[in-house]
Amino acid sequence: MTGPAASSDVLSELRAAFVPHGVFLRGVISFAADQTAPVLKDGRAAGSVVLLGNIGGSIWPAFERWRGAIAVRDVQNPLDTWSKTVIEPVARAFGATAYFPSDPPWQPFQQWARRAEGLEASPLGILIHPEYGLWHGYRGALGFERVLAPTLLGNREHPCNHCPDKPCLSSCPARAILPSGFQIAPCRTHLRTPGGKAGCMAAGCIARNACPVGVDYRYSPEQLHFHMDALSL
Ligand code: B12
Ligand code: SF4
Ligand code: SF4
Repeated sequence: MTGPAASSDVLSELRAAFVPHGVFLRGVISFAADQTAPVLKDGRAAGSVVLLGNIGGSIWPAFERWRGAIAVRDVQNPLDTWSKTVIEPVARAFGATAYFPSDPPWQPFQQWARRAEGLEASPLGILIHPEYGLWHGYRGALGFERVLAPTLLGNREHPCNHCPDKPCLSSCPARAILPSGFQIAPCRTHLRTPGGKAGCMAAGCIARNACPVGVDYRYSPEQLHFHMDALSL
């Protein structure tokens, strides 16, 4: 197994491979022998995982170009399909195993992100980033047998601890965001009503939009609409 010394070369090359797609390397986790690691395609346990994702609307131009170019408007789950078309060739080129957040059995993407980026969950269930707020997500991960140097950032400030008004809790018209967590049933019921169609479905989740953190990274109206369609299914 190669040690962490050569990690930076691999990570620079990976970073460069994803630039055209607006996909960012979000962090690296390494697994000790006694920690649960995902299984590589050859059946061995991964030594490390590189998390990949979007920051704000970073992936949207590349995704829209792909959708427009090959007339895939009817593909089911187009963003997940796009993620695979972008990430799988890179995984093959680097001898890595690709994992996708949408593929069962679900890999613990949020646990990985907590370890790699030091993030914590917001009341919406989404991890909140001190800079990007609620406007980021994970498009995949690459598992390597080798141990790449982890990007441990230590404990970050959790923005929700410094948000006295917590507008995400009070702004949801369906009261679906509770201190105990997000309730999908009242949310989906509301999204089917005329008020839901004119409000959240048209302009994005009101509670997510109410968060004061990372407003510069907020998704475009098109991207918001796309994610709301997926949530309301
Ligand atoms: C199932 C699922 C949901 C279910 C939640 C059911 C549930 N109670 O777990 C539903 C459909 C409600 C949901 C909704 C959304 N989700 Co979701 N979801 C997932 C998925 C596919 C699996 C979660 C899981 O069980 N993982 C397996 C366990 C072992 O992994 P884990 O890391 O330990 O899981 C943690 C989560 O389950 C979390 N959790 C528990 N309850 C809930 C509830 C919600 C709403 C969320 C988001 C997380 C969450 O706590 C676990 C412990 O840390 C993940 C992808 C993934 N592979 O993790 C995305 C994921 C968690 N979702 C994500 C997102 C963005 C959303 C939506 C915003 C999408 C949208 N279209 O609007 C909404 C959030 C609703 C809102 N209020 O805005 C992102 C979160 C990114 C981030 N910044 O943290 C993920 C990581 C997918 C991605 N591609 O990035 N989601
Ligand atoms: S509004 Fe406040 S409590 Fe809610 S997610 Fe944003 S920072 Fe956290
Ligand atoms: S989409 Fe609308 S109903 Fe659902 S949680 Fe967000 S604000 Fe509440």
